[in-house]
Amino acid sequence: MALDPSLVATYKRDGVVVLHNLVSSEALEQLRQGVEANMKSPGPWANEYTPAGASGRFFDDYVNWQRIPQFEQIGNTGSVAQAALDLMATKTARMFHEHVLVKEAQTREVTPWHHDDPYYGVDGMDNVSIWIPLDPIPESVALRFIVGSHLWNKRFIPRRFADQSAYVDQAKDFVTLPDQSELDAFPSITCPVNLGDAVAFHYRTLHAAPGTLGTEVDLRRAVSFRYVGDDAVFASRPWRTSPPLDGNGLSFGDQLNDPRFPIVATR
Ligand SMILES: O=C(O)CCC(=O)C(=O)O
Repeated sequence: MALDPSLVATYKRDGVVVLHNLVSSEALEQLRQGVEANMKSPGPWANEYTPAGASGRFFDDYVNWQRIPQFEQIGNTGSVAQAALDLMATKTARMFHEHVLVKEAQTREVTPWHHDDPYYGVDGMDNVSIWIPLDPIPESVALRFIVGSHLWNKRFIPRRFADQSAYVDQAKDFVTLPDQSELDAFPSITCPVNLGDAVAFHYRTLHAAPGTLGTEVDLRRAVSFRYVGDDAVFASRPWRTSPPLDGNGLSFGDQLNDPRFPIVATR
């Protein structure tokens, strides 16, 4: 079923929109099984951001859908892929990758303010991440977004999740992220959501998320499915991209015609 046009309009204007009741409880259970399998058997690019001996755990991993069938099932078919197509308003939606982010109880590490485009080896404005929480998300641990920042025509130098340090001091076509007090001055929204809801956001929308330290939350698991649309091309960055995908026959500027990026919905 097509998304309500008002949601598509909100996404276009704000670069973020909450999609209520997008995912069935069966699909959430499949994703939980997928996350469990992923954490038991992390891929080569998995990260543990919480220092040894500290409370909690912040784990992430990505690009495992080809070996974890639950991720392929939910990300590449059905309501999630269709929502991506509708939000991008393109002819095609391709899977770019899936990203698992887990914060256990009393995790101090936050997700720092960033937007995703500068991390990725892909250029284009037709894109969306659909972040699906596998646990209820109260305000205390919810994603925050700077509304409309996807339209600033700026790309910010990435920061490392482990210590929030910038990848580099300067880079052509990229600027330094404003400091916290400047960011606080922009209009922002916080997105608490229920099970079954998802948060969709553009690769250029600035976002952040708290840790779980000092909150009532014991576990905050999420899978972010990342899609690209018609204008997406393989691209380089002045640093190692994440995920660090090699060309595998693609040159910079090529469309992502490659089995790693299957078309998952068409209009
Ligand atoms: O889950 C989080 O803490 C952050 C999610 C995020 O940054 C993303 O999905 O791009």
